Amino acid sequence: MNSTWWKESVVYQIYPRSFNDTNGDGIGDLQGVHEKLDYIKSLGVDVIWLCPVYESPNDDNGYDISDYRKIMTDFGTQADFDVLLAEIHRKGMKLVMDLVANHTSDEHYWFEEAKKSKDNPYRDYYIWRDGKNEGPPNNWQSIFKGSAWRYNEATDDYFLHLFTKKQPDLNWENPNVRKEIYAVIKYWLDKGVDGFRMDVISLISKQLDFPDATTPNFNEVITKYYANGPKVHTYLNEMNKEVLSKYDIMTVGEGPGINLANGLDYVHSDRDELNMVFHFDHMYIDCGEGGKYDPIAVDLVRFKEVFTQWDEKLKGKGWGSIYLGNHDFSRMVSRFGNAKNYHFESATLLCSLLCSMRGTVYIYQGDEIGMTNVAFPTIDYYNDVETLNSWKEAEDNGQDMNAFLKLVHMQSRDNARTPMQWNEQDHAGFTEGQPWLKVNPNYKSINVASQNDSPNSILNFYRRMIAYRKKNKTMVYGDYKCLDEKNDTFYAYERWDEKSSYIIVHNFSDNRRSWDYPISWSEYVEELSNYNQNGAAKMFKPWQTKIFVKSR
Ligand code: TEU
Ligand code: CA
Repeated sequence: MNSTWWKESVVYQIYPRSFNDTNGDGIGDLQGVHEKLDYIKSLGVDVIWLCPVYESPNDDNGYDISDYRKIMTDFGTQADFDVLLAEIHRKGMKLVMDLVANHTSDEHYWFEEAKKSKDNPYRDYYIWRDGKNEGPPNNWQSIFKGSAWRYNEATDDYFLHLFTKKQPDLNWENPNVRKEIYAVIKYWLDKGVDGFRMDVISLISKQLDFPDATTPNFNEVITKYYANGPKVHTYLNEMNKEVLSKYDIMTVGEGPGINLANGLDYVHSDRDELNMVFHFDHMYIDCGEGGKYDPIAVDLVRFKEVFTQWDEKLKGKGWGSIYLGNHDFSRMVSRFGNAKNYHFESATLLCSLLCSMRGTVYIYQGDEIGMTNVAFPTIDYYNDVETLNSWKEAEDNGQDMNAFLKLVHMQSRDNARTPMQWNEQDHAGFTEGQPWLKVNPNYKSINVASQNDSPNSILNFYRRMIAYRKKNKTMVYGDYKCLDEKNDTFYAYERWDEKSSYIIVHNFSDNRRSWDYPISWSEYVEELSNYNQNGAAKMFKPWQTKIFVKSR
């Protein structure tokens, strides 16, 4: 496997709206990121990924772009961006931007033109179809609820929007659209940015006959009808040839419908498309038949299987992305750990897992201090369009709304979007004004300032673990094998290369347990753990993680 900087990188994802506000308007901004660069650098990360910072009416917090070449007024100016980029580079880090090219905002100039008339030059930038039986062209539902089609009076037909009704899908069949997007990519790369995270890239090519979906399971609908369309690889290949291949950058595609059967097609090193993808196989693991608001318990055996099968699939051919949280899912320590009783232990165990797998590691802001889910008292505290639309749908369906509020507490994307907890001051030091989304009330016990000074904090464990990964390249490139696959308490695996062999064991439980798997422990030295005092190698305290090594 060829080594490259992006394979060895640890990426820190920033949701700028919630990171750090410097002008008291309650909204995080680019100056706020700038102010915290030394902090970010102190984690040991190499790359910063900024969620969208472009001009946007914020129907979906920046994922609805109205100008790809302008910085969102709330976040600052182009000059702020240029300074930020220069400073990131000066400090030896890199910057990856979010590219949202499946759809624009309905307030983008292209759409404002397109909707005017059927002969408008921008009409074919979007996807239009005639209605059927006085209704939409087919039964497709938006990923954010309701029909995926919206009626446009001026042209008496419908346009497609797989997300909100203010996010019309672009028509990638149109070569002018593709040219425009490649020009946007080039614009930012020429400014010096170091790559892109490509939003829902799996959705850009559509099945042009728009068949009615015939299955009630929405996940199946996505894979069968929306994702991995017939030309997606043609487009990515073209994008690579036209622009990506001309720069030393990293690219990571994201999207629903990317799975074991098709994932390698996006990232195979022979195919000249993308470097990596984010799949959702472990992130949808708690979704029941009815989706995320019909949750089921996380099955550790299945969780292990997802990581193991993907590693096997990509090994020697492509490269993976290792992540357990982002701005679209609830907090990783609340989902996969025990935030209530073993906050430190489970947050550090998950950190150890992230930093000891093969693939590029992505850390979401706040996870390095173990930020948790929030449980706001009413729906009025919530902001996320996906949460609010789901709430409305549940209401329309006559569901028990007290019970639904509990589901929102578990599953809302706002769990990951509450402001970053910097210190014990008002609003966790995030803003001097009123934050756009309320701070998690636990900020007095979970914040950067207090953890920074404490050697036994989650934050300092992250620093230690990231440094450990950087020092031991086996953690990056070494081979991987899951041990004791069917064990539903322990996640254990081996990582090795010519020089050394590591055994990594995580106790995913609230109990003291022994891991009775045949290992000649006397050959191994214990190198790292999230407890200070350790007994026998095979004995594990609740949520204990241990790393052992032997020379080969
Ligand atoms: O998310 C893609 C996506 O499929 C999400 O809908 C995800 O499945 C969902 O949020 C889980 O609840 C990307 C962005 O990351 C997200 O923030 C945007 O809202 C979305 O695309 C539309 O651009
Ligand atoms: Ca601000």
